Amino acid sequence: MKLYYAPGSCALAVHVALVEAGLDFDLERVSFAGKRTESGADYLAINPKGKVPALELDDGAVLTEVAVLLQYVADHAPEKALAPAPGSPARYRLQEWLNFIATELHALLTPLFSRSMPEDYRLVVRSAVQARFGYVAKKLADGRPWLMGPDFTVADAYAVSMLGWADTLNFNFSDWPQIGDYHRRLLARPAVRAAMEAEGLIPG
Ligand SMILES: N[C@@H](CCC(=O)N[C@@H](CS)C(=O)NCC(=O)O)C(=O)O
Repeated sequence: MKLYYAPGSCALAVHVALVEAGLDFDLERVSFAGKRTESGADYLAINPKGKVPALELDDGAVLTEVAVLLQYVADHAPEKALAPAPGSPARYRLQEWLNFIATELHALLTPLFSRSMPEDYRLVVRSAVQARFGYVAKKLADGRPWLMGPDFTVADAYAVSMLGWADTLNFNFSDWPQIGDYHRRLLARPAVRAAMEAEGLIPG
């Protein structure tokens, strides 16, 4: 498998999941500006959406969308229990988290990186993001270590990217210490550190 990524992007979630899963994979960096990969390939020919992540499978097929790639990775290392079994009630709970993160956090946080966002709209979006993290805080308030409960899943891998972005964008979660504790727990995981080191986000 090969993961197309850009450092610090949402592809980090899939990178973390691949390391957690212990699967063999290669990494290929993508430049957003020229839509070229580090080996000079035309990225739009690989993923016509022009976005990372994309996962090239061993048969050459290319799969996209973070929430889908995370489940693909988890299902290819069932012994690591990064996702409940397909079709089980708990799997739908995981999908509930993945969809929430994709549509309520990822999609709202992304435009905040744009300098051209009008300031009054930025405030509206920031307040919506804050409220969404309030929901996460409420779930973590019962003392669970991970989003799904006692077990780390690929939803937590997705949260690594989103909490990293929230830090970069100076969100303040001091009213919810459980969010900071959760983020520190995530950053202490060897797989998270390994993926972040490989992307040059933290020193090796
Ligand atoms: N819906 C896509 C969104 C992916 C996405 O937003 N990727 C961003 C990086 S986090 C990207 O590739 N941006 C480059 C661009 O828009 O040119 C997914 O969930 O995978």
